[in-house]
Amino acid sequence: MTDTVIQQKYLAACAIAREAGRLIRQRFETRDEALTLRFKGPQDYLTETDAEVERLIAQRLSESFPEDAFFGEEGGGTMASEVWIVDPIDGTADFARGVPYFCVSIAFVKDGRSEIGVLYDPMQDELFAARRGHGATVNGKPLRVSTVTDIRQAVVELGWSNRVRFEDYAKVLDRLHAAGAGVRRRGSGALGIAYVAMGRQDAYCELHINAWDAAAAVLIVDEAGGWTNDFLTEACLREGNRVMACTPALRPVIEQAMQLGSE
Ligand code: LIP
Repeated sequence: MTDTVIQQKYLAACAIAREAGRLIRQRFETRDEALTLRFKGPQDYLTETDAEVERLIAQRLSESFPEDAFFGEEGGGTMASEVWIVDPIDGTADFARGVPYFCVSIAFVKDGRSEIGVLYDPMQDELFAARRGHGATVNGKPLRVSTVTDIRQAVVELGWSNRVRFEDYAKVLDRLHAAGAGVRRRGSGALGIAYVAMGRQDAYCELHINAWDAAAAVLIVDEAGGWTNDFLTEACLREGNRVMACTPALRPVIEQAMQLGSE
């Protein structure tokens, strides 16, 4: 694939993310405060906007790149050698409850490796974007992870979902607190990882997250000078994986905290 083609895909992904974000914000601001909440499962919200936004993104990508495969959180798809992996709204729970903390995530993956990662937070109007080997930006400005080296000065976000045993989550949480980290938990893994790339926090980790949640954001941290685990494995594309993203100096303590089966 030529550099020109990758650049065309990158620019299209940025434009489509912004268009999708405008639709998400419009739906968020006109939502019925008394809306009926719907769930795919315990703590797993379902909103009509997720599906509507995913259809828009799929349509735009198909118009521009009909030869590429598509896989979305809501409608699924095919994980071919050249595929767009999309989470239409990462942070669905907060979107559903009227909390303005969510983003759209678009990744282009070639032969199992993210080549393009784009996130857009329409409420903050922040477009995080990266091409492999070309750095990462937010609204066009270069991104770099923080210079924090001491866990006792670090802000670490530990994500959780009921896909994970609470006792495992609690074990990681206990280790992070014991090490002296300032621990947070919000509701969007993609934004939490992007905030590491931006230096707003120093690490994000979660024992299980899906490929569509984190594929784009992990590349953004890589290109912002951070360390990430080997997240997007072949198994991850099928069933998700654990994710770690942090400043390089914090890697040992984050890896140790996330070890399961070791006391
Ligand atoms: C969310 C992830 C988050 C995880 C939540 C949920 P969604 O994605 O970003 O890290 O803890 O359970 O999976 O469902 O809002 O797209």
